[in-house]
Amino acid sequence: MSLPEIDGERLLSALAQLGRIGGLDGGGVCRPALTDEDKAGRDWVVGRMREIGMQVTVDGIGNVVGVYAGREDLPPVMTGSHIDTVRTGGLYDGNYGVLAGLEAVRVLREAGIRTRRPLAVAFFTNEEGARFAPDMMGSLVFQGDLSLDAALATRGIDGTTVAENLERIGYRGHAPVGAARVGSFVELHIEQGPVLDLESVTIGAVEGVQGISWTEFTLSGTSNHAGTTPMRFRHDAGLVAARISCFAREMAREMGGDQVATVGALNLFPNLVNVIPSRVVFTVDLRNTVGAMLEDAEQRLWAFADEASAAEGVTLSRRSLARFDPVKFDPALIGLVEATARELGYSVRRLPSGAGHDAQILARMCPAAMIFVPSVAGLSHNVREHTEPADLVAGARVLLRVLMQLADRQPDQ
Ligand code: HGY
Ligand code: MN
Ligand code: MN
Repeated sequence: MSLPEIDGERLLSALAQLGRIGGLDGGGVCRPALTDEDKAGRDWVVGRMREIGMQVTVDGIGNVVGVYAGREDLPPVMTGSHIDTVRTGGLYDGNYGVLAGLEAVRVLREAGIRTRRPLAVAFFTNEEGARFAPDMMGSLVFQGDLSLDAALATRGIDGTTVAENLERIGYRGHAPVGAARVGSFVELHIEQGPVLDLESVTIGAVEGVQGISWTEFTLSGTSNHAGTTPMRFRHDAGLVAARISCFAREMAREMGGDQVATVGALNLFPNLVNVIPSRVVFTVDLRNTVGAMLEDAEQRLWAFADEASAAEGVTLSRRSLARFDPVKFDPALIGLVEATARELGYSVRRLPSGAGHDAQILARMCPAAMIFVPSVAGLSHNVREHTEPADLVAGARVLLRVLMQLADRQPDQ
């Protein structure tokens, strides 16, 4: 029996269609979690799930799961990702894994194939975490390590709550959270880094996800006249923020290895040309594949921040927005991804993920793994994010076969 094949044109067309929802002039996508654009994207994907004949459920945090029944009522093999994007997002981050999962189910249905286990395709709410921290919020609630109430009460960078926005877009569902049965989870995603592209490798068998530490700092100094205030009298919150930002960069360079540090969000108050800033709120994103190194980086950064603010007579407070230890994926699933890619004739290599993903949360409740395809020039969280069509199709073909093997393997496997 010939195996069903991914319809590449249909997958690429679906990506283009979804990419037009929240599409930016000149390219890219702006579909932040729980915005009207996110709602429109959700509605469109749910429509595709229903077209394929999937049973669709929405849970209390808005996670959407489509299920294609199997021959037996067993915990499903699940795939999927997210469809929310950062404000300057690309076509593929998250969206690709969801639409490739739907394409895989569609070709099985068209071929009249029912796998032993059900197949589920999910998109999780607010994976990005850029509007409402932490990231992977929906999958954390789905898995149970973040309470639904805490997630719903979370206030975003615009001051509104997750609950308000979820209700406004009509996705505060009724399916229970925290107790789902999932047999295994495989997420297909673009690498978002430069490794596969630089080495011209088509498939990544992802070994795990690096640790993530997001901290929000609030500095309070004294606003004063930019012209009349002698330098020795200043308590300049803006200066301290700048020193911490430079320290973070220098520390990451010095630590080497996989250490990265980013000051991505920074707000000065009153943000006027002739006023010494009295208040600065900014974020530092630290990551490392080695847990102990990430802790060391945090301690060094926080110690410097305390010193720099004391030296300027500025008060400092900080709060954690997100904190994830490094995660290792399931060795057998990693091996399955690698072997399946090889069987299909693709070059493949193992690598860690620099970006956070829902798979790292699902890994707390079932065997999980990821499949990567190359990002051209490693660009992502950038409107010019791009993956070659042939690579997009290759990743979907590997996903289809991995899902079929997982869904049909015998009990003892
Ligand atoms: O920040 C991340 O790694 C992911 O894109 N949320
Ligand atoms: Mn993503
Ligand atoms: Mn992302």
